Amino acid sequence: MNGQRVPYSPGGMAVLDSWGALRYAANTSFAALVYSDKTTDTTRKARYHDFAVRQINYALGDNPRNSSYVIGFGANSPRNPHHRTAHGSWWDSQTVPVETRHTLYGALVGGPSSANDAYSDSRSDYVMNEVATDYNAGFTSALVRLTSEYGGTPLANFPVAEKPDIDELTVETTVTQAEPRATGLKVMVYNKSAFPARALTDGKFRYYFRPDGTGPVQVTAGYTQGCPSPTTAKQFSGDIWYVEVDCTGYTIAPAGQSQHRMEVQFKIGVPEGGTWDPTNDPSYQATAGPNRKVPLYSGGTRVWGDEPGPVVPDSTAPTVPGTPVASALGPRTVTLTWAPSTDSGGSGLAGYDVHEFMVGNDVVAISRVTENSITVSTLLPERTYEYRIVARDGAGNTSAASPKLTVTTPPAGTADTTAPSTPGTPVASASPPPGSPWPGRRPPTTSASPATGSTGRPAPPTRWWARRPAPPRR
Ligand SMILES: [Ca+2]
Ligand SMILES: [Ca+2]
Repeated sequence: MNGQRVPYSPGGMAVLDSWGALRYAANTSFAALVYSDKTTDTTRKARYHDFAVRQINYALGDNPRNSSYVIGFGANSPRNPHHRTAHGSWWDSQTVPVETRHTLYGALVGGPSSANDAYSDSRSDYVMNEVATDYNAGFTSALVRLTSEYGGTPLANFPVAEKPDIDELTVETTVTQAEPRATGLKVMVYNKSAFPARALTDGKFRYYFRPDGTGPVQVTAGYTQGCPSPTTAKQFSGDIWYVEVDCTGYTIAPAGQSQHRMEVQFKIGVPEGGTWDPTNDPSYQATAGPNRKVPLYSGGTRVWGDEPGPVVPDSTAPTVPGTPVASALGPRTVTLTWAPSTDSGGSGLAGYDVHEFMVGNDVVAISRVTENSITVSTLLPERTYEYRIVARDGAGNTSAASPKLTVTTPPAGTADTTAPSTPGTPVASASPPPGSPWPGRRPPTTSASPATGSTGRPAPPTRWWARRPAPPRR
């Protein structure tokens, strides 16, 4: 052309222009093959044919870099074409993410931009890494012609199905306020989809929590980027509740820095005087970041994260209490203390049943307490008593009985030397007062009277009696 030849690189590439140089080599190759097949000039037939074979072989990897310039084919093929969809950015940015997310199979890149066989696999170098239909048009046609001459077989298992490189739809949480009676939250929904890229227009997420205490729960709306911040909570199952944020009608799409995410803030808590503990909340995560415990939905389909599991009943009994130890033993009283039990399974330790058996009797008195001690004030002097402790949890599971403690009360008068006060003068009457079970027998003492008497001592524990099982006969 104008007396000048097209420059050739040392490796044999015809470099007509810097931008997309392989496109010209490939398209010219196709034209050369057509001419070669038409001409009867055997010299020119061979020259044009061999030019085309040389250029196509160069593009496929027969070059000083021993590298293919066809994406997804051959050795060391390009990974970072200047191609938006293959890159899969959710940020509308050439640099986010760093790695190209899709393999753009079969695309011919521009290749070396000078007759020096040098190349850089860089997305930002679009001179070397542009791809386009006019790049592939002549190239593909030349491949068809050469396949008819040299043969070739399709790749097995092509194309390999792609899998998303990351979780495309996610939720991140940040605890913005950790207050005694409330938790402030910033929740971000992200759409980084590229398999394929798609808009989320009916997103919803749920934040699960477990109210503490019996008071009302307050949900306070906060800043929102778009979809409404919540104001109410709903019961999920058992003692688990949730706050739902419904973004239906709001588009969250991988189209830019603000477009690909949705920020919603809110606060959940209780009024003054209430009890609040976030650590038992299923969705609570103290550290900011992706939070699978806040499930995200598209319409009715869960697309990220997990709902709380079903409430598993507590079937695990508490551990066996320690052997009770007696103190302050008097003719009619004793204080017992024991090593406490622990409980697993979720319902928690509820308390203890103190089993009291007076030797020579066949009745077991059972007292129910919540702490690991009891003061018994219903004893008789000079009797022997046996005590065992059974622990209970909130689901009603009971432990095995503790080892037995035996105590014998001292004679009356050994400790208490103060006589009762003088009774009042007896008054005669003709019949028992109305409602009295007397005469006949004493009223059944199935529950002790809550006598918070003049001593100011607390009411005694709940107490009842049971028949002691007879020992097995031999
Ligand atoms: Ca809670
Ligand atoms: Ca338990």
